Amino acid sequence: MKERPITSADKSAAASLRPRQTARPALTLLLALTSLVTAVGIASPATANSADCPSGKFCIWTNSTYNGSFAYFAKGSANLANPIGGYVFNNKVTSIWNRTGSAWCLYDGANYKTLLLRQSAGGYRANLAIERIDNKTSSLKSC
Ligand SMILES: [Ca+2]
Repeated sequence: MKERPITSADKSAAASLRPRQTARPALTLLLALTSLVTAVGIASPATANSADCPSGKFCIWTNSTYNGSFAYFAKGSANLANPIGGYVFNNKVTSIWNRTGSAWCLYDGANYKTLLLRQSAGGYRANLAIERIDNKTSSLKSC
């Protein structure tokens, strides 16, 4: 997993989200195969970025500016303590991108308890530390 400090270049990353939608073919294939065995979401153990977030899905990353371990959801998860693709995202979510057509909510507790943030359709957050909710999400869904 790649770690790097936040730079001024990172701060412009959100603005360039839409032009960077072309996914790497190998990772896309891995994600497609993984989706066959899990209904809630999928994850890649490799470093991912915003280009990997598919249209129509809600995406989460463990690092700021859409880096780190990655998963996306069609329906959400009642408990991120359950591993996704072998990785546990509970209390590790740092950046998000809502590519669905409706608002999604992040919750501090499992089973959608204690609302942290409501993210409007199409919206994204490069660093949840700005909202003081970094590494807190334990469940998420359309809301
Ligand atoms: Ca939590």
